[in-house]
Amino acid sequence: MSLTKNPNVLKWVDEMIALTKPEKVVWIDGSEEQLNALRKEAVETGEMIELNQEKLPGCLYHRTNPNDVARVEDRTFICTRNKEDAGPTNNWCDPKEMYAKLSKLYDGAMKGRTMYVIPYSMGPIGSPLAKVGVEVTDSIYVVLNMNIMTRMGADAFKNLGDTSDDFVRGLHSKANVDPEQRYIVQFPEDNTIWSINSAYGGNVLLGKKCFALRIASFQGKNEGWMAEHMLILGVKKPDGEVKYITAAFPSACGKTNLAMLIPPEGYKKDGYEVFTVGDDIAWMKPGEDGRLYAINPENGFFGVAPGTNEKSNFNALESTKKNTIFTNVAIDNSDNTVWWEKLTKNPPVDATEWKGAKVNGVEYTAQGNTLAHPNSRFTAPAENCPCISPEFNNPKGVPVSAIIFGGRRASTTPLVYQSFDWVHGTYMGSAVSSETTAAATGAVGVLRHDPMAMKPFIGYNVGDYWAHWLEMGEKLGDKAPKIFNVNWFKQDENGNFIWPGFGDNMRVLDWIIKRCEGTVDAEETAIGYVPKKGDINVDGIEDEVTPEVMDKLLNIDKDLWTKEIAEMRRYYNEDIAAKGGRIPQALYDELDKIEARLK
Ligand code: OXD
Ligand code: MN
Repeated sequence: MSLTKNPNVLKWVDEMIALTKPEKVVWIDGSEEQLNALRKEAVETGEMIELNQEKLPGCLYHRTNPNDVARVEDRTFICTRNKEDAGPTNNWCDPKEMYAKLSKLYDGAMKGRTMYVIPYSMGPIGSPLAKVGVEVTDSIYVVLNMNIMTRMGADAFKNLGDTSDDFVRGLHSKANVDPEQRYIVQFPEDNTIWSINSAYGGNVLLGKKCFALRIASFQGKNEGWMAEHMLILGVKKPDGEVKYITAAFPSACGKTNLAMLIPPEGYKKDGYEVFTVGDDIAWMKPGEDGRLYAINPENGFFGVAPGTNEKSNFNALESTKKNTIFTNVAIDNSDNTVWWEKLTKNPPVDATEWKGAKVNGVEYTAQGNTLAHPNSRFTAPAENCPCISPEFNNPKGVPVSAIIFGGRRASTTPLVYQSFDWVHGTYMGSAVSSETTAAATGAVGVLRHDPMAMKPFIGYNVGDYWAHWLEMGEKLGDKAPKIFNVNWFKQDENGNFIWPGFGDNMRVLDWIIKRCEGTVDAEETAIGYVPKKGDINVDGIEDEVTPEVMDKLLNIDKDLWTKEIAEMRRYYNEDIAAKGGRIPQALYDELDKIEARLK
């Protein structure tokens, strides 16, 4: 039985049924009864494995096809009528051509299968910043994950109403999981997403990257708001006031860790606390008071498991202790629980590695294999997180005081610096880049540009996206958040990290908050405002972060920066402008200004 009278939804679902020809159609109302029946069915068919229900209540395990373990950027498309509107950072195809090509693949793809119709809200139901989506899929795994990652079920339709056409249409079929025919396609002008031949989270949980970033960034441009690849955290100060900060880092730079940071002892004693609002995506819009307000459109965390442990991220680990879905991690057969690299020191002896082979975990890892896939994931409800913000469900969102950009840079970029103003901050965002690590394939230490950490997620022309940032700054005026850049990854001559990171990043947040409040001065340099000597609190870590180390952390090497600016000019000209990116003149002006200041 359908859950809505909305003719726009009914018509579209009928079209999708006619195309994919499922044997059965089930509308997902979000009730525990229905979800339990689906969990039972998935366990019975082997699609999911029930884990130890005493140690991990409500937790399930899933393994994807080994050819289907990550997002596939080379098979991800933005299909706008004009090619220039997709811009140089996206693959493009004419929408008519793409619909025709994919319709052939979807034709009868759900024969003999059940189609699940999932209504969901990105953002708290009833929030003026929230948006509705409907995903049809032939995967129970998708239904159960969407239940954690979004506000899923009949209430989402209540929010849409009986007549509105303002919902994002998501079609997913795992089809044959054929990597040669895998497509993740956004049609921003039609509010439509078509995903086929994958069953991996980032490609199939269509509310996440496809909607909340690619489609939403396009909607935000047209409607006057921003969809960003940012965590949102709140810092409660000893006086009780909470300051909210958002931060954009490329993958593998510790967004989830910063979002769930535990302050050092000294800060805790003084009464500081950190709250998580989101770990991956922020939707931001000016509020009635003219300030920028942020919501986390998601309802859970789709986090990378390897590396997560009690020390690196206690709060994330705690979040995975119940009602969590684990994908492509290893199973510890001694008690039917999960394991991944760095969870504990010693791997389980009696293990099942992520592809499903039973192995001696100690010998297997000693041979250089990993038991869990490096991109294995947990899907955990946000409400499990011990430091979840009391404002998590606030429909108005939280007021943002500071926006942080960052990346992984061995040299050049100091620990922290502040932009002179919003336009300069937008330039800083456009310059976000990260050096590749040994964990990824390809050469180590290669610089990858990832503007605003959004390169794979901007649903339109990157130059227009930067212009939109500039427009938002104009609209916000002196109420705009202050913009900063951080680098937790500076190294010494021997390749050792010189900043302790993790909880100690609180010390940098402290300086950022003081800058926002105007209670600490700064050094004006060619690249921006840098902390003055002694202004980053090192109480308790003086042995590690000596004054000499702090000098290195905050040093601005003119030669390196001259090279950096030359590389940015090359990037703007060759990678963006020459390929159809419409770069605003104001950003070229910033480049000129930094260059002049460096001379
Ligand atoms: C993610 C990503 O999964 O950025 O969040 O790839
Ligand atoms: Mn992400």
